[in-house]
Amino acid sequence: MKVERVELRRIGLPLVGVFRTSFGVERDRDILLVRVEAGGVEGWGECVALPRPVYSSEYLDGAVEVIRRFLLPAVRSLPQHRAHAVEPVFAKVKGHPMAKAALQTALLDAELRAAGTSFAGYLGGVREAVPAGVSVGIMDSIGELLDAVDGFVEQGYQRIKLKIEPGWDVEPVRAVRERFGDILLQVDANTAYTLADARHLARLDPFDLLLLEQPLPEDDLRGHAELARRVRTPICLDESITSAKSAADAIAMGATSVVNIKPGRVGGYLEARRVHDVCAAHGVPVWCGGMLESGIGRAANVALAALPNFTLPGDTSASDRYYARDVTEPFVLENGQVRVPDGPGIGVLPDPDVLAEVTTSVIRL
Ligand code: OSB
Ligand code: MG
Repeated sequence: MKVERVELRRIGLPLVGVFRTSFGVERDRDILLVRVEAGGVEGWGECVALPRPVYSSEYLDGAVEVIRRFLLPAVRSLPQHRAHAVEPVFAKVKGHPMAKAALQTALLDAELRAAGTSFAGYLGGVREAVPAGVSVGIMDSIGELLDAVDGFVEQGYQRIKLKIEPGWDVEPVRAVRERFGDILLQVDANTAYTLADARHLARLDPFDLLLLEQPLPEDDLRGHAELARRVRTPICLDESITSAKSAADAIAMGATSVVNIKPGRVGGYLEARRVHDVCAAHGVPVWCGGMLESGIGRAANVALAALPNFTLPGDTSASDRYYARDVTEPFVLENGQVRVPDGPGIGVLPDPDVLAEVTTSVIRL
């Protein structure tokens, strides 16, 4: 299979509500979709880099530049444009996992569409639907937070994740626990704390949280290992896990006892499966993280979440949690679950009319 054409398409999608984290506020999403044409089929991938380098060092304009100048020429230098074959040439380009993941996913989608195989089937999925959790942003008041959580619990979400930061942690957690009782509840700090906050973070211990996600900076594995000895809540790493190797290191050091897998963060779905496997081998449960994806990225994430060691609900929410109108058929919540697409490739395509309406620019390569 050879890539004939590549399209880098930027789309603008307004979020149904603002999403605030310790690193900033998202309102209108600026998303890069990669479309390839190869061997008479198309393939799609979504780049999860944010417009600004505030979650990780990647950012959207940088991803476009890396794809067009370095990654696509590397693909074109190969005799076969297969998803697994790009890994050694992508490895020569340092960093930029989200750009790599987007292009590799488009290639893999084309390859699997041509073969008539679904993403879930190819990756080794064992579930037809996956339990859905929801990530709830930082709010202006506890009342506003309780109303938001109430809405999600009513809709059937199986687990609630609260974004926290210094000044918005123990009290919102206490309020949600008191109001909603025995729900599955966890928190995500997106690196907002330091080890000096260990005693403060231990104040979350009484609330029986499933996990405390990425309290410390990305490169501080030793700090997370030390924090894990000082708090009862299990530590889960997100930003720190950039590969299967880093997952193995973090587990060996005692820095993490649960892992959030985001395919973009680790360079694609093949590496994401390796992270899954390494965690499974160590008895470490995983769940699928999210980056506010459109239906394109969501379809592939939901397929990944069908693998056996995804034993915790992921940030794989329904489309309407994010967008009034998604670019694909919307993913919907059915009994707190999202169905895994079973068509070839990622199993969904963007609606051409919606796509045309939301497109802000197209680069053809
Ligand atoms: O840390 O999990 C995170 C969104 C953007 C960047 C980082 C994160 C998030 C989320 C939202 O928590 C998850 C979702 O897509 O629902
Ligand atoms: Mg996170």
